[in-house]
Amino acid sequence: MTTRRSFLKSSAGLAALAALPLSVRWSVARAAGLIPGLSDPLMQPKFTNLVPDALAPGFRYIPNKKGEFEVQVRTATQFTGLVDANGTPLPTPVWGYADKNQQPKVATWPGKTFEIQSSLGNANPRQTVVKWSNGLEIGQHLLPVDPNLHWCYSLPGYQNFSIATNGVPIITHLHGGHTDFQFDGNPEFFYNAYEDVIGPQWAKAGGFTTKFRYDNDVRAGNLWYHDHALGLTRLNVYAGLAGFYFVRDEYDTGQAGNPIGLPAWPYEKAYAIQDRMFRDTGELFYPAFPGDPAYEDFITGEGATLPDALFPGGGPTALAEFFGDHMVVNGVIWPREDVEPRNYRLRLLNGTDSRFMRLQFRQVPLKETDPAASLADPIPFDVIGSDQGLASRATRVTQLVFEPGSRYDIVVDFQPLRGYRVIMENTLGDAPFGGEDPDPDADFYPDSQTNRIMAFDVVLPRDRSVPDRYSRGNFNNGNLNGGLAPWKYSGNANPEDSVRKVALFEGKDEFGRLQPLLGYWDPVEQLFKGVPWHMPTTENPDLGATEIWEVYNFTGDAHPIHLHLVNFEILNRRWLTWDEDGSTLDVMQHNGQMGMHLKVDNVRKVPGADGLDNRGPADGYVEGAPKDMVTCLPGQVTRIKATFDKPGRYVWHCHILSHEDHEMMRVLHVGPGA
Ligand SMILES: [Cu+2]
Repeated sequence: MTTRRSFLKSSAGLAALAALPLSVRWSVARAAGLIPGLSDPLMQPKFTNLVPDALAPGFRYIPNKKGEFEVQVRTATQFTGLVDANGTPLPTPVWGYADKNQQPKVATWPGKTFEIQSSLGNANPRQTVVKWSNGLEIGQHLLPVDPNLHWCYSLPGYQNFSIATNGVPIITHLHGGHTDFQFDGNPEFFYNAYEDVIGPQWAKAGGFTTKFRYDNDVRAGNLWYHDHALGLTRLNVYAGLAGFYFVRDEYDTGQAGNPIGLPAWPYEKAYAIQDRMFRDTGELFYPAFPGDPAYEDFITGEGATLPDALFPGGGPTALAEFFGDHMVVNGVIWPREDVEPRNYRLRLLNGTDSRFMRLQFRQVPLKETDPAASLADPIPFDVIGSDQGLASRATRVTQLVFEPGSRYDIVVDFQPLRGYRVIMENTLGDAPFGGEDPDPDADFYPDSQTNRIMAFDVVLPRDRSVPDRYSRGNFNNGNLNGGLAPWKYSGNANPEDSVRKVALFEGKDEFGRLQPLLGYWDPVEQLFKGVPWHMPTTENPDLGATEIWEVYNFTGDAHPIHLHLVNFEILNRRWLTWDEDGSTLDVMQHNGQMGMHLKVDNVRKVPGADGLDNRGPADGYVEGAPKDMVTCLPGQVTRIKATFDKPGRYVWHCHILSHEDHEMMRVLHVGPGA
């Protein structure tokens, strides 16, 4: 059997990568099933619990008399659909967001949905004001915290603080927002419940506040909010801290009768797709100790040495990636939606830690739970938009690559499927994604249930009082004729745009653990340098500058790269090659922290075909829409174009949450003062 690792090594286009570090795979036979005390995904119900409706009118935040929102992070207990061996429901303690203006003030995972109007082109733009309070006054985290990462309470001046005595720091990021930097949710703007421990950047921002102002001068699109505290992001999000933030405008109104003919609620649905592990008592489980899934792969197997003084008994330690064995949508495992035979608009969010997905929709008989039982070809569907808005045209596909952190806006026509079940299937594995063809034998755990996400039973009678006006033609024409200039895939750079070379690396930290890093091109030394979070800022665009970022991926896996503040267009991808003799990989020490120099003095295009790798719909890539996420494939340079039009301190990072928490994140400072 060809493993993905040997596939990578034998792939002609990636031959040079053999000299470079590759991610380890989750090689455990079945991640959770072998571990006593964990929930067995095989015995959990599939498609029996209905999916919570994230766009239901009752699931919106309600402003106070001043028109401001007040949201509190707090603990909650939620039923995820999990059952014990007798079929008895098991409640799960989670963290969620609670609306302080609604009774009861119960926190939910995911949090309630914001739905606000775009202020683009509005003479009197209205901000959304949200007061985010931290109600986590408990003395411990819900999940095992690794205090040896670069995190909130390891920063200089913060080492005397602890979660036990000072509480859990949080900071809410509006992902996709065009937000002044102090309200952006930067990881160093955290604060605890007592608001007496606040992140180091508040002083430089002119004062601390928990009242954040969002400008909303963005297109109608699918933003989301989630926690972003330094070194805790993966855990705070895993505990439940994520929710939707939809932007509407006069075209994409979200109402029936909208001028572009899109299905409106209840025919518009929003799904936050995540993966989790659970204990067989119902609690969330996150691996961090010897014997836990993936510990052997990422720690012992990589030769890491975790000193007992810092990691008593071998943990808790961060691990390089996380793949849960239970799929969760809107906080419910493997849920079901009952639908009418008509077009539905589905707003999808990949809220996982590490899981790239390639989505397909498979027709099966009612009650079937295995997408492999489908005798039919995957169902075609239309991709009409992505992270930050609608595409100019709908793209018809049968599969869609869906990276962590990203959103897709699709329309699925259930009309021909009356009386059937449609399973949303994931054809990528429980493994890092490398852009090559997935290999179910190698990439999924045996008996894995993660190839299925949720199901749609086409069993409701069609409500003929609500017309179904969606068609690709209506969408294309209505969108192109709309008052806003249509977002356009230019595919080209202007000669005056400056080019910034950045890089993705994989190395080891001071304990020998796998550590991915971002890097930059040093034109003096003619080197790409991988650098940890705290090193001086290197990404410092001028205010108002439009830049082409060339992202060189020197690792063995794809990384979903996210830039705060901006949206961007994905220009193209090119294969890289370099002479092994001419490149040197060199682990160095920077002020006691690991850094890397990779000398790539003769990066050049692969001969033939212009070295161009424009992934297209046939491969499941649909990128002709405003994006704030981009899949950077291994061995390639990925080119994106963005305009940096607000000053101040932001970040850019890999959206594999386990990577950004382990310093695959850097400051992005726009304008003076970096
Ligand atoms: Cu990454």
